[in-house]
Amino acid sequence: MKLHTDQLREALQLYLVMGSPNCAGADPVEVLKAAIDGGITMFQYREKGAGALTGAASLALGAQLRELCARHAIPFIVNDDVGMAEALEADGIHVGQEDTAAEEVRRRFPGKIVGISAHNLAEAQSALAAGADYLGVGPMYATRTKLDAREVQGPEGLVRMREGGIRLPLVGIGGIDAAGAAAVLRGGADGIAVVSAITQARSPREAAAELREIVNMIK
Ligand code: TZP
Ligand code: MG
Repeated sequence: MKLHTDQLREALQLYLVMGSPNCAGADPVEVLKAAIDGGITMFQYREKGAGALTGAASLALGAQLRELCARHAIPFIVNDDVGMAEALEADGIHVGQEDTAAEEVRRRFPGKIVGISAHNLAEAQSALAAGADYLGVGPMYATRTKLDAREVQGPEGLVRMREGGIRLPLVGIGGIDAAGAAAVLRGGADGIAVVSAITQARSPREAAAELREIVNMIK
């Protein structure tokens, strides 16, 4: 499913990003089910970090998560892995600055959602020129999930992009929890992307529901 810009803005409202290493031993399928119950609006399969599955095992988990998203009409995005996005017939792909070039991803997937990580206005402008559908902007706050994360830029990073004329759908990422979510949305993000605030919560369903309530209050 390729969404129109306004649909994409809505889908980005509560974006769960996750792979098995983020689930602290819990079954990622169960975590995703709970998060969907709680009200997430988009999902990214990001199988990365210590203990990450590879090869057929990673693909098999991706297929289960993909299926679950399809059943609930949640857009399913694959992080980085162009081949997996193809194999799973993902709705989209998200790439960082160090991954496959945005132009190439755009060319290869004319019909899919293409998300690009951008850390400043210059990166945002070149992602826009490359044909990105949305940008991931971060880290908003300190994060323990991504060890090679860039310097924290805070919601001000979003403000700078909006002031610089970026109208593309934007999602903030990095260290966002219920306490920090509102500032990200008020900074100009269409939504929040979270990993640990949901996957590491005692109840991923309740955590997602609480975040969704904050989003609904502001949007
Ligand atoms: N990109 C920038 S920060 C980050 C990614 C994937 C990790 C966000 O994880 P958390 O647990 O929400 O801080
Ligand atoms: Mg990447």
